[in-house]
Amino acid sequence: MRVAVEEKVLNENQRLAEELRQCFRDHNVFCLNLISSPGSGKTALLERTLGAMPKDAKVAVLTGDIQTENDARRLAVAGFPVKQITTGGTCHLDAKMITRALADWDLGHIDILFIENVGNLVCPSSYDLGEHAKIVLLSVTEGEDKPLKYPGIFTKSELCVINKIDLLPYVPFDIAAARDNARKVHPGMELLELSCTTRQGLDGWLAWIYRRQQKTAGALAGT
Ligand SMILES: Nc1nc2c(ncn2[C@@H]2O[C@H](COP(=O)(O)OP(=O)(O)O)[C@@H](O)[C@H]2O)c(=O)[nH]1
Ligand SMILES: [Mg+2]
Repeated sequence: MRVAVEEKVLNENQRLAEELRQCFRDHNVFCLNLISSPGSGKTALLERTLGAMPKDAKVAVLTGDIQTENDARRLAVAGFPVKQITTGGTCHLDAKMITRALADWDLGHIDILFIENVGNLVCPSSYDLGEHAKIVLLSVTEGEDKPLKYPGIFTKSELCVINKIDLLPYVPFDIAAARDNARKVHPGMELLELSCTTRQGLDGWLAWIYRRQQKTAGALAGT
């Protein structure tokens, strides 16, 4: 019975996610879904990302949390459209929440849409949000074995960002083992290492975004 209900929920989510994907295609919106444990640095990475964008960039953020508008407040400082989605207990964002949150935004004014998912390495992996790519963050305080323990999200993510590398001298985190573990679970996954605090590696992240956006645009032009 429980399995049947879960299946129905996921099927309905998939339907709405396909609608979102079509909508993003129609409006040339490039959408990234950021997923990690609480505290890995999703909001920090988005703060740095928005801070590095030209003031006239058409970029927007939907940020999900169980409670509080804290992240939206942090991100709004950069001056781009930001909306908080508070789930009231649900451990992931779903396509319906995204559809609702976008209802009063003009997608014609958005080129890049970042979605910060609720902090959780399990539930968000099952919910397609119509995004072009999922990105998983892993910070060096979490242990290099996380890809092996939570393979679902690492398998589904195109990119793994290892954050907080400024802390490497202080924590027993074996970054080579983390890379190996990530590649064991998902051999084709790209890996980036960075620090939101020192900004080391941020250029590589920004380049990745633009490259991936171009790839999407190119694929569309070819269809
Ligand atoms: N040392 C260090 N701290 C970081 C870094 N990135 C984020 N943090 C800190 O980690 C904490 C959690 O970051 P936050 O962006 O709220 O994580 P989120 O829950 O994934 O959105 C905050 O205190 C950040 O300042 C980093 O690269 N280095
Ligand atoms: Mg956050």
